Amino acid sequence: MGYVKDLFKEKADAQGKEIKSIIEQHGNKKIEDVTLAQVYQGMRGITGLVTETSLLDANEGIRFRGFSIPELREKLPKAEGGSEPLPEGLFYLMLIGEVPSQENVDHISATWARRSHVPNYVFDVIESFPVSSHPMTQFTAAVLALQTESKFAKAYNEGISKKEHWSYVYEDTMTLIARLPRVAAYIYRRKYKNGEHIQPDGMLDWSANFAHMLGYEDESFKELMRLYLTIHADHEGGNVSAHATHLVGSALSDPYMSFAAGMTGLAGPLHGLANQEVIRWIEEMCAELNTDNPTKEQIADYIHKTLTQGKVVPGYGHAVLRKTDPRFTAQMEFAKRHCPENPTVQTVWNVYEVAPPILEATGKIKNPWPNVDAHSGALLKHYGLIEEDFYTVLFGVSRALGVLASLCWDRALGFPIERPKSITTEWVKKFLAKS
Ligand code: NMX
Ligand code: MLT
Repeated sequence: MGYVKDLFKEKADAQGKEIKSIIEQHGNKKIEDVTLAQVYQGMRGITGLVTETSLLDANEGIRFRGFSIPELREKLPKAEGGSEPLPEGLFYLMLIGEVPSQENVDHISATWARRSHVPNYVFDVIESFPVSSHPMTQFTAAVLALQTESKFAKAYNEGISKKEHWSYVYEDTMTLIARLPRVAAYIYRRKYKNGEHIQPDGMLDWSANFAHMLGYEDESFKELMRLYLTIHADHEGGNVSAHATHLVGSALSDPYMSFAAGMTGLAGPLHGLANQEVIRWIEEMCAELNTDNPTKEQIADYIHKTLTQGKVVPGYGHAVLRKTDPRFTAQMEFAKRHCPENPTVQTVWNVYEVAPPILEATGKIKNPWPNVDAHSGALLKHYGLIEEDFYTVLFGVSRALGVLASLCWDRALGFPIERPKSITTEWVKKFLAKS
């Protein structure tokens, strides 16, 4: 057993004891009331889950095990000569709860490189889809194809004890994360580069190897990938992809099945597909105005037009955040350093100046500020990755780190099947008549 796995078990056992005593001593304590509006409106604001890997503050944004994004960029180990964090380090932080050393990160990188071989039948499954299929459809199907390798499903079939679940979920997690970049790159090269595939380079870190297999060798693109795959990894437990993975995992579906469920959620335009929608929205605006650098007045008119058509302005708003997403800010800082003259990047910045007051003036949009998806596409486009319907796959590869680290915690802590109570409007009417 690797030392990271041993350490994880040690941490999880200690946390499990603490949780047991919290439940024994304070299990009946109420933390909040639930209103009928919340029950009808997407359970917004109801605290109903424990997710150990990260916590979201409405104003400050995400913290991973207590560390903000600027802190992560400073503290996590970097690639040689690089200045962005290695996502391997974030995974270690989320799993173990401690900032990793360079040695810890190298160990994770080497483990993932060793496990990255993708069986040929997975490529056959991808090849069986029409090339026109959306990359998220191919990606989710490939994850399900990989499921035949699940150690958890096999061990469960053979009748392991509940106490051993975490160990097999951990193994599946490490193998699945190791293989995702190859699967994603295969889909990309198949769909957009005439099926001219690029073999992995086992000497590179997880992100640089992914960039290499996609066909991008520029060092600053590799840095972008390290930043991108770090900041998209986790956003506490209630977002659609994290919650779906956790929910499906709670039925003891294996990590492949659970992650595939998360990915079908990420593929929704109100969630991860918004990164694709942002670039489409900008390109449609530019095409309509016949310019690649629309003025602020033109952007304002286009936002009004979008709202009048009853559509959302993609990349803006959030169910929890009430300020600019620090993931947007991190990407903006990267763009200021690497590509401040790029017209799409400049348009993203102009939208940032123009959109918030217009959205706020509607009086109904609770958060008029940009989220993570408002910036990512412009950066990718700058480096030549122009195929926007692939963007959500990149988000998905990153999201695996958070939701699968959480799934390891779910099983190590022995969390039960998730099954909230639902009601009918008939029930509500009777309840109201009595009260
Ligand atoms: N443009 C237009 N209308 C919006 C927007 C927006 N960007 N954001 C919220 N609204 C509307 C929303 O549709 C709702 O309208 P109605 O009452 O007619 O149903 C009203 O404002 C109130 O919604 P909120 O309570 O502010 O937002 P909610 O928590 O329901 O939804 C999002 C959050 C993120 C789904 C929503 O802001 C949105 O649709 N944004 C655009 C899509 C997007 O960028 N999603 C990516 C989120 C981040 N991610 O990666 O997952
Ligand atoms: C996410 O990263 O999951 C999104 O910002 C959506 C969310 O947190 O609800």
